[in-house]
Amino acid sequence: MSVNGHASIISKLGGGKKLTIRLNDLTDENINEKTVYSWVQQGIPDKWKVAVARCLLEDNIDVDKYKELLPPGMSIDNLTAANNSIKIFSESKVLKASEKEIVLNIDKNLALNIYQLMLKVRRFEEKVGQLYSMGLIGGFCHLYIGQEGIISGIESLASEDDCFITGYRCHAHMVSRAEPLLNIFCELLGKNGGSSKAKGGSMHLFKADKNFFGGHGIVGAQVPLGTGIAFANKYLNKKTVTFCFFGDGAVNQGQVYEAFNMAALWQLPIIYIIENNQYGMGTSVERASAMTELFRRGESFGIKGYEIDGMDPLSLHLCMKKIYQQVLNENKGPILIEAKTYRYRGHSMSDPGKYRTRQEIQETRENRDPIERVRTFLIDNNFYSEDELKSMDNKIKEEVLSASEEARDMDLPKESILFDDVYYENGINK
Ligand SMILES: Cc1ncc(C[n+]2csc(CCOP(=O)(O)OP(=O)(O)O)c2C)c(N)n1
Ligand SMILES: [Mg+2]
Repeated sequence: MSVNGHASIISKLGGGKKLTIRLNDLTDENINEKTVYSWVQQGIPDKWKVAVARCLLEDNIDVDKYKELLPPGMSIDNLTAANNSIKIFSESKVLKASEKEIVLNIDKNLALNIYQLMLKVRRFEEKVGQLYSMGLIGGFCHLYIGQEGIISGIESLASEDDCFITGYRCHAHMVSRAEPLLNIFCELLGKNGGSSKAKGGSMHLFKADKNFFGGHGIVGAQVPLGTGIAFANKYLNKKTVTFCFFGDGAVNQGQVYEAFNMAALWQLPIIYIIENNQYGMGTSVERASAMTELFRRGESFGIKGYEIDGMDPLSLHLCMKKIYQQVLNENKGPILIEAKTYRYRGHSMSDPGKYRTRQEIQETRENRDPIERVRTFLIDNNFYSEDELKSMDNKIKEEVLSASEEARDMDLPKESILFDDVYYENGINK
């Protein structure tokens, strides 16, 4: 904005004298008339722009026209929030789509997509479990079996431009972002052809070309990182939503709340998803969390939260779709989702599992399995027969098997690759 533009703002606000009084009221700093008058010639300095924008807003003068006064990432809505001081919500609630809504809104193709993605993730993870037990995968390895309904219900509504980020339980997110299974197996087995040249491994899968930003081993670290991605997208005026996944254990990390504050302050286009599988690393939510309604954890920042059943993928899809559209089109971010789910396997492959009973796992598998739930939907609505679904499953198993065998046949990388991609200079990896 030109200096003339600034001069006209000052005159719209009643001239230098009036503006000086108002700025002194608004802030703790002392400012004199002479300084404010000097802005007519020199322009409003950065440090005073937000205060001036607030004066415009208070006078109902078209701030939209003067949005350049605001620093990157700050919108006029932020000013309103600052003015009215953000209200604490008690609007968080449990969301669920009814059977009727599901039948009316989920067609055969959509249900099939969700079903097939869940199956692909499960069969992939089962194979990974086998390879790990055979000693072919090094390091830690966390399987997503049982939780497939969440990523599948969300991937089926997201666009390629939307961004995903999660913790170390990340194989499913990589599969859902359509990375070829062969590349993921190679990455896990440390072979040539791995998605990250076999340097990331199980906990650090990454696919930047499909906006999947990892795979992170530090519990909770993906929350500020995801918040930063959402900030960048807003700053660059990209119309996308960031989905940031983390666990019920991660929700007690301090950095989560620092990130929530910033996301709420700047109204970032982000959906935080707590994948509440009821356990951290050997401890249940009840034993680790003072307040277990995790979907309400954003309330003190004005972040609305919703609890959704992650074991009911079709209901989750419909509920999330509404929220997604609000965040994408109506600037309603951030939003917090607690997706209730369950993991059937140990925390990692080396977990004795003493903190829960076999019976609990068995009962969940039998009564709440997300894949079985959608299978029943497909059959009950006469979309597919049991045989057709069985042969689909067999096809996926074959696809997984052949990718895993091919990966096992791949060579190990040369040791010298350890020194590649260490520095990044002028667009070239060195
Ligand atoms: C900062 C930090 N603290 C501790 C750990 C060790 N750790 C790894 S996973 C985990 C439990 C996290 O549980 P949750 O967030 O519920 O995720 P889940 O594994 O259930 O998906 C812990 C404590 C870590 N990796 N990083
Ligand atoms: Mg957990």
